[in-house]
Amino acid sequence: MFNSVCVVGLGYIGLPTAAVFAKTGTQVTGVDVNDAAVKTINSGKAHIVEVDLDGLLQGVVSNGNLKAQTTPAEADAFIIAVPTPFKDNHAADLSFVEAAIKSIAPYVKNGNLIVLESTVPPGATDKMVAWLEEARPDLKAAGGAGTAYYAAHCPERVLPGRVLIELVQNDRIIGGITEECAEHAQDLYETFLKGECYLTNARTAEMAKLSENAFRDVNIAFANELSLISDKLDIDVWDLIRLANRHPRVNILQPGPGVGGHCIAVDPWFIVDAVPDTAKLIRTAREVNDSKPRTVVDKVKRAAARFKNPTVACLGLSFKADIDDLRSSPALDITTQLSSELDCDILAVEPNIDILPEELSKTGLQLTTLMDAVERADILVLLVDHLEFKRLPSGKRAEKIIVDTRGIWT
Ligand code: SAJ
Repeated sequence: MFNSVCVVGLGYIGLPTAAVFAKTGTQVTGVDVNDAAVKTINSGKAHIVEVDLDGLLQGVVSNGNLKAQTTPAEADAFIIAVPTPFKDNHAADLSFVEAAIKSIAPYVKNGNLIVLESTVPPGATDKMVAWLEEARPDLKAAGGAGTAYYAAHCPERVLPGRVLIELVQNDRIIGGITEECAEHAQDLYETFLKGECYLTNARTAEMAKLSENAFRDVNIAFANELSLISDKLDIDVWDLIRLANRHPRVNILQPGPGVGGHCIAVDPWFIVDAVPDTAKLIRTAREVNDSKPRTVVDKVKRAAARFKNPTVACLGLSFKADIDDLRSSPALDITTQLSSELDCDILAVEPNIDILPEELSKTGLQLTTLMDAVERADILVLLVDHLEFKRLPSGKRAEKIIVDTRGIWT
């Protein structure tokens, strides 16, 4: 029975998870090192943008079920949802996981459950347990005789923009340090979960999460490679994919300006880092997807060379459609490269933000509306398939040079 949960890391995963637990009546302590985020959350608002999260937060903060703070507190279960970026050599940086487990160590009691939700390489849950036992040698080891603490890995699998729906509906994979640990974690998630729980060991759960994102990365790379091939063979890649997908067992994804976000562009590297000589396809897919922004920049530069003093409009800055998240965005990368490499007016349109990030505003780039950009630009570079752009009447873009990286105007 879990009456209280302490969630460490109140970002895109931790905060919605804390709120969903709190909605079931569980007493939730949310922990984050960012004091400003803690204050915002305690005022009933989210410091991140996610559909319906503000409304949910307001309810659970005002009824006292969720409280945010900068230090952990005792609880029946602890959930760690901190970032795991990669280092220069593509190895996972587990320093946030290490800091999180060390921060909760003084509060853990035998009988408590600790779940690692962060995406991690194989073996990281064992490492987390080792860090805990180093800090608290008095605890009975997970799986040991008598009442021990329990530890498991339960990777998050939710899609930004649909987090509150997918948190509840998606199936979960739970990898226990022991079978009993996995069963305890299942009891915890069944507090709110409508999807199924599938139990396994921690190593398999770690690899399952990485495999899901590597699968998508490889499939997007296939589409991106087709777009590069089609350019060389003078074939319309969108037409090509539409036609190939008429086969009952073919489902090619969509090419784009590259793969962004903090998951698909990162997680496959953890597999490559673990088994560099074997993960050849996964590495190549990463390289193909990472090469895409440069190809787009070169294409725009070739188009710009046909004008004396062109105005270029970059349409979209976020890493995918209809969100405001600019982190690791190929669209942002392309726009930044164009503004440093082209000596001409560059306009940016991003309907989901009000101000440009600092690194772009200091380049002299102007953020403007779609209509203004379309009016003024000679070259339209479509980088994100936002709804607003899809709805642009075709007459408005007639007589413009178009570089459409998403195929929405073909
Ligand atoms: N993209 C393409 N072509 C496509 C599909 C996507 O170029 O056909 C691009 C997008 O524009 C974006 C990137 O790929 O730049 C990633 O977008 P996404 O929608 O594929 O995925 P994310 O990063 O928002 O979320 C993924 C999801 N994983 C899978 O679908 C296997 C989500 O379920 C995970 O929870 C999330 O990663 C995560 O946190 O790991």
